[in-house]
Parts: sequence; structure tokens; C-alpha cells
Amino acid sequence: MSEEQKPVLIREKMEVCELDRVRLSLMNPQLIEQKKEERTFDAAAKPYLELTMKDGIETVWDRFEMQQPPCKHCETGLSCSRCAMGPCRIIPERNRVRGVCGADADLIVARNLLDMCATGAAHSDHGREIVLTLYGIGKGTVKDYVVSDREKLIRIAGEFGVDTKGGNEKKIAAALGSAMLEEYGSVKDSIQFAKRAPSSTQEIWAKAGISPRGIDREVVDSMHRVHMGVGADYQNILLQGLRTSLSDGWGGSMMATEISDVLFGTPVPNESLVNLGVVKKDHVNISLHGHNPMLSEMVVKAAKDPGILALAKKVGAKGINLVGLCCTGNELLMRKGIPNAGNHFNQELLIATGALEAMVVDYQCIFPSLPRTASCYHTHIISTSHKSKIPGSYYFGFEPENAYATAKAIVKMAVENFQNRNPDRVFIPVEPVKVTTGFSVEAIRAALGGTFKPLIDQIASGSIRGAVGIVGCNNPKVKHDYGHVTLGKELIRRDILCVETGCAAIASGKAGLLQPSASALAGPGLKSVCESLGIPPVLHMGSCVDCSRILHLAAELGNALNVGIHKLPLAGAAPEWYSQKAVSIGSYFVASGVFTVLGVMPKIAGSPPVVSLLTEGLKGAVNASFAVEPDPLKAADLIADHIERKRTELGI
Ligand code: SF4
Ligand code: MSK
Repeated sequence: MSEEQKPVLIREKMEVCELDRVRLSLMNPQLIEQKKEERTFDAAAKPYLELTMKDGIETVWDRFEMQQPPCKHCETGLSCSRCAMGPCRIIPERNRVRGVCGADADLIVARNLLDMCATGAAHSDHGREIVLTLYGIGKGTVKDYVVSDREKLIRIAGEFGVDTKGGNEKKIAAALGSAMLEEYGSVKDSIQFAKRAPSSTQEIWAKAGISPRGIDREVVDSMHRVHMGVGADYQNILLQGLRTSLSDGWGGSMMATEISDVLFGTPVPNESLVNLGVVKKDHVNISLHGHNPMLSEMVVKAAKDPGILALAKKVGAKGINLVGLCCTGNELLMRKGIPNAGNHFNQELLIATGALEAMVVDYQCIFPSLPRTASCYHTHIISTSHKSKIPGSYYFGFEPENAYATAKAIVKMAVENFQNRNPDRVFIPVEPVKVTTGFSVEAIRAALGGTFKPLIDQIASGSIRGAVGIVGCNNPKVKHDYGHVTLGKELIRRDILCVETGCAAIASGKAGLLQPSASALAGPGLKSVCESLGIPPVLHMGSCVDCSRILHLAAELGNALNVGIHKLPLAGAAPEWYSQKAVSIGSYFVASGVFTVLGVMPKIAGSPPVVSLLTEGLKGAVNASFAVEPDPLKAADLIADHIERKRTELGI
């Protein structure tokens, strides 16, 4: 093993479990039963929630309770700690109506929101690492990865104006990689993939002054605007939020999605399993958690290494079982059919199976608490990104140039840890659920016979009333998975097709909605379409960055009908969102013309003008707006009404 493949333990292993045990295990059995039902809708999560409460192992729900009640100034967006003259809070009843610098409630709320949006848009930076790998393949510096979808490489290269004559794969990879790297920090006033949008959508952006530029530029522009003493006009600040989010959706995220497909394969429908029951008692279990498919794809390869498999046998395991989690899990699920253990709120519970040898993470949505949870078991938390070092974890410096060697060292470490497992603590009382995933835009087009016309015809005839993108996370303010599953079920019942990504898609998988048989729950029109095509009524389109696939699909439909996206019977929803990137994703849906319903109120209630702009005023700029509705059944009403309005306007 070379020097860089040796793990570094970031600070000593945490021995905190006993402290939590003493504090939390005071709960009585009735209370545990009540909390278990209140906290999650995921049937497979319930036994683990019960176990963690009984054993006094702290989870996200416990920490949420400990944080109550929230600060009402922060909750409404009325606090600012942006500069050293503050912190400031707006408290009108105490005559505090401006911060020290003079910023009023509207400005403070808008700046906080833009800050959140720009932070969220920066998640698409993970695409830069994928594009750098493509460039490295072309230049010959990256040897562990190959181009898996040559046809897509050439197609995307064509979109970017790269010369593909002669078909030299390495040359094309280098040229496309270089063009895309420039696109991240482009000095141009436009980005290539935004040209996929219908021309009238592009015209709306130009008129509103929000045509997206390179993601680096928009994020820096936003950071500049939230600096004290730059922008004082809340409307101008919020418009920059839309522009920044568009550069995420049509720029950074779309490049991440497309080049992931080029490197690892464009997803096609495949079957697999989800929920905590995917863990195997007699195998070495390794979970892959985070967002970037680069490391996880290598771990899949390393887990097949004959030497490592022999080692697994030697330590007494039947084999190596890889399981995905969150969006790295989605990437593996849709491309490789690797089972998925669950979404955001399943991460701590997965360790409580007692059978997890390692949780390998990169970045985004990784609870900093994981090493604390793991300290109650034998599980190693293995961090791999220089951007995301986690105290209590073992760190491997993963780079595309050392990818396979690092992945192999990680898998070996996990296999060796099998001997430290305590068989008495292994707890897997649940069975996994079947799912069909992998509905890329290309796969949907192929399922429809090579053109979107049949889908458009079904929408025009009314068999399918419209389509909704349900996306986003889990949030302890909402019963785990309840928002996603209830909204999805209600919409398909009303003949509205659902396309999903991220933790929303995993929630639907756990609830059985990603199976073709779930069409039995759909209205008669959608049911017959799904049955004739053999597809589920809820289509899994991938991970968080793959919300760009939803944009792409909307653009294809708009272009086929020669109308802007805002005219289509479409909507978006984020019933359980929590993350900054969800703010960016919701914003690029709206900025692209898609009415979007949030299940959790953003921190904006302190400024009625900001609330009014986002829920009404934006219609004047982008023909779409946000709504906030915590009850998923009422959210379904709002969405269905919107879709019917759009149908009437289209004359269908
Ligand atoms: Fe206070 Fe203004 Fe500084 Fe914010 S930017 S902390 S409102 S002085
Ligand atoms: S993992 S951003 S909790 S969807 Fe993409 Fe899930 Fe939201 Fe993270």
C-alpha cells in the first residue's frame, strides 16, 4: 500500500456512546412507542428507531427536540450576523427596525435567502470533479476510468461545438472536458446547456435579466451582493438568487449529470431493492453515502477483486455486500442496480443494524454526528474528500489518479473490520422492497418508442393530466417520508405522473411506489399508460444533481410543442426539503417556469414583501412562483388546480 492510501484517523475515535445512553434511555416504553410512530413513516426504520431510543443512541430526531424552541428571529429570517458590527435582529416591538448598518427586514431576509441559494448552487461543484476526470482521461493522466457511453460523449461534444470528426475518443474527451471546465468559470454571458430550454423560456430569462452565466461567476456575484453595503434592494437580490440557481440547474448540475452518464453509463430501467433490510447478516457490509459517483464506482470494482473476496472468506464472511445511501446510493441504484439502504434519515439507523463494517462518505448530507453513532458499534466511518474531513473518521485522500488503489484499500479495511463485529448486536428484522429505477431522459424516450410524442398525446388526451417533479430531502419538521409518499400517492391517484430524484425517490421506493405494480394505485388514465409501457407511475430519475434531468425533460416537452416551459401542465414539489441546495433546486424550477410547492417554510416570514414576491410577484418575471403547504394532501390540491389551469390555457 503506498503512502497516500493509508488512512489517517482524524482525531481519536469518539467514545461518547455511554454518555448518550445514560441521558436518553430514561424514556419510558410508551413514550418510545409514541415517538417511533410520530417520527417516521418508513416501516423498515421503525424497529431501528425503537432500538436507538432504548439503547440511548442519539439520532437526528433527538437533537431536533433538544433544539426546541427555535429562535423566532432566526426562524423568520430576521437575524443577521453578516458583519462585525452585528449580530443584529429586527424586533419591531422593541423599536429595532434596522440593523446597525441600516438594513431593514426585507433586505436582511433577502440577503439571507440569497446566501442560502448561492451556497446550495455550489453543490454542483461536484460536477467539476467529474469533468476534470473526463479531461484527465483525454490527456492520459487518469487511467482508472474509461468512457462508458461513447455515443453520449459524441452527442454532448457536438452540443459544445467540439470537433468530433475522426472519432478519436481521447481527443474528444480532452476537448469536451476543457470546454466544460471553462464553462464553470466562463467569461461568456451565456452557458451552453441553457440553449436546451425552449426559446421563449430563454427570452423570459433575458427580459428578466437572469440568463445564467457560469456557476463560479454567479456564486461569486451572489457572495458580493450579500456583503454589507453592496445591494440594498431586496428585489434585485432575489433576482440574482434565480440567476444563480439557473446556473446550477442548467450549468453545474447538468454537466455533472451528463458527464457522469458518459463515464459510468446512461441509466436504463433496472430492478433492485431498497430499505434497511438490504444489509446482509453473513456478509461484509459497506455503505456508500454522499453524492459523487466517482469513488463509489471504484468501490464497486474493488469489491470484486479476487484477493479481497478471498480475504472476506478468510475472516468468515460469505462475501461483500455494497449498499447505497442518499444520492451516491441513487447513482449506484440507477446505473448498477446496487441496493439502497435508504435516504437522509436512514443514515444513523443503518449503523444500528450492527452489521455495517464501514460507511464510506464523500460530501453533502453527511451528518457530522456519524462517528458518534459509529462509536456505539464497530463501524468505521471513512471520509474521502479533502473538502469534507470529519473528526472521528478515517480519512483516505481520494483523487481520480489514485482511484482504484484507494477504493481497494477502503474495501480491505472494511473487510478486516468484519472480525470486530459483535454478532449479538446484529439486528435485521426487516425485508427489502423491490424497485425499478433508472429513468434517464434517454430511457424515458426509449420506453416511449424513441420520441416524446406518445407522452404528449397522452397528456393532450387527458389520460395523464400532467407531471410533477417531487424532489428533496428529509427534515425533522416533517414525519420522515410522510410528505413524499402521501403527495406522490395522491398525485398518481389523480392521473398525474410523478418524476422523482434524491431522497424523495428513495422514500417512494421504500413505500413500493417505484414498482410497475404501483400503477394499481394510479387513476385509470395513468394506470393504463403505465401498464401498457410496464413502468411505475412514479419514475426514479436519479440523485440531487439529476434534477437537471427533470429540467431537460421539461425542455424536451416544451420544444416538442414549441412553447415555453411555463405553459406546460407541470409542477414541482419539495415536501421535506432541508438543504441549501434544495433552495437552489426549487429556485431553478420556478425560474424555469415551474410552479413549485414547498412543504417546509423557508426563513422568510419576517418580510411580508419577500413572501409576496416569491409567492406572487415572480409570476410577472418568470410566469411561475412558489407556494408553501405543509399538508401534502392540500399540496396535491394546489398542484392539481395549477395543472388544470395550464391545460385550459393550452386548450387541452
Ligand atoms: Fe448588522 Fe448590517 Fe452587519 Fe448584518 S450587515 S450584522 S444587519 S450591521
Ligand atoms: S441526499 S440534498 S437530503 S435529497 Fe441528495 Fe437527500 Fe436532500 Fe441530501
